[in-house]
Amino acid sequence: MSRITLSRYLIEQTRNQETPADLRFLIEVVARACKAISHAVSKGALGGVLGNAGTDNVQGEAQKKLDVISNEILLEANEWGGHLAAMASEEMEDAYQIPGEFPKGKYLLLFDPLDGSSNIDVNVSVGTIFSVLRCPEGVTLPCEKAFLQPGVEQVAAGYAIYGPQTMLMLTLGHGVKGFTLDREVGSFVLTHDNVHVPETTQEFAINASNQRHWEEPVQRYVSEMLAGETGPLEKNYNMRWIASMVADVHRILTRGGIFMYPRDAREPEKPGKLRLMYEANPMSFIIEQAGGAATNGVQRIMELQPSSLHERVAVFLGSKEEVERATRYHREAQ
Ligand code: AHM
Ligand code: MG
Repeated sequence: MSRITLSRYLIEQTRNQETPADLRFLIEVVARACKAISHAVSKGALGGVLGNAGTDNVQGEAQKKLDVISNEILLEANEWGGHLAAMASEEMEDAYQIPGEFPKGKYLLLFDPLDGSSNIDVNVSVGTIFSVLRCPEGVTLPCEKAFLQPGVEQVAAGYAIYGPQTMLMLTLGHGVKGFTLDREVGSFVLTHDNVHVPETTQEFAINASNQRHWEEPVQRYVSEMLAGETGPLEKNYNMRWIASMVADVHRILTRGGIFMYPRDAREPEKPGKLRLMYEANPMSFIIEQAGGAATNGVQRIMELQPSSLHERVAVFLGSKEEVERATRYHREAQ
């Protein structure tokens, strides 16, 4: 049987009137940028790309060289095609306007160019996360306000994972498809049709070194999981934490699990570490489209009204039963 490449999949989506042609082009361009990032990541020390860039991003975090390179690759690839009205990145303080010499389109692209970048220098999987929104009608110079739409408004979301294989996981709002990069040919090939998160699980992911800072519902939930089959949940759990959200989410998409980055007492003014617009919303869209669930402990993440571009949020996502349990414990504690 002939292989279904990302291009063919997208063209067929357009033919079936599921995906507008300009959205198809946008996804193709993002995928091409991800191939370039994958190439840069894979060079490692040979390409002189490891280590810090010597700059901080808007969140005050030290940028890695590959954070900066990946951001540049995404901006350059996407600015000239005429499909975007503006872009926003975890690595840039303000929205990026399309340069005047290029035509503008009707979509907004948001991305975390290289998620999990603390793992770059230790050769552990990292990735690119992206989210696509429509530019509000009549807005010609989209500033922050144009981007502040709840996750339910996303028209597409995906991530590329740069691991033993480079893969692109994509949702256009009707299920999740997984494509593996065939490096010799240079194409993403459909290898994972109808990706589905099992409803039940026995695996959780959380950075346990923050345990003393967690709020009561998270303490309760994790201690119940750790109690195993003689505890209230009556089953043994396994734990994994890669510190690379793409890699943790990818594992959950493959074999189930719950991922948690709760708010904690380290920085009480911040509701969690992960960013709503670049990480939590696109990952929630993917997880929900694969049959899982995603909340901030109390509400569905995709229904949250963002108040700023770089807003943070607590994240509980993955297998439905466990996300519902974690959410119930939070609601009971309110
Ligand atoms: P980044 O976007 O700066 O890489 O930060 C996000 C990452 C996630 O990929 C991961 O889940 C989390 O930070 C790990 O945080 P910690 O180092 O606190 O465990
Ligand atoms: Mg990130």
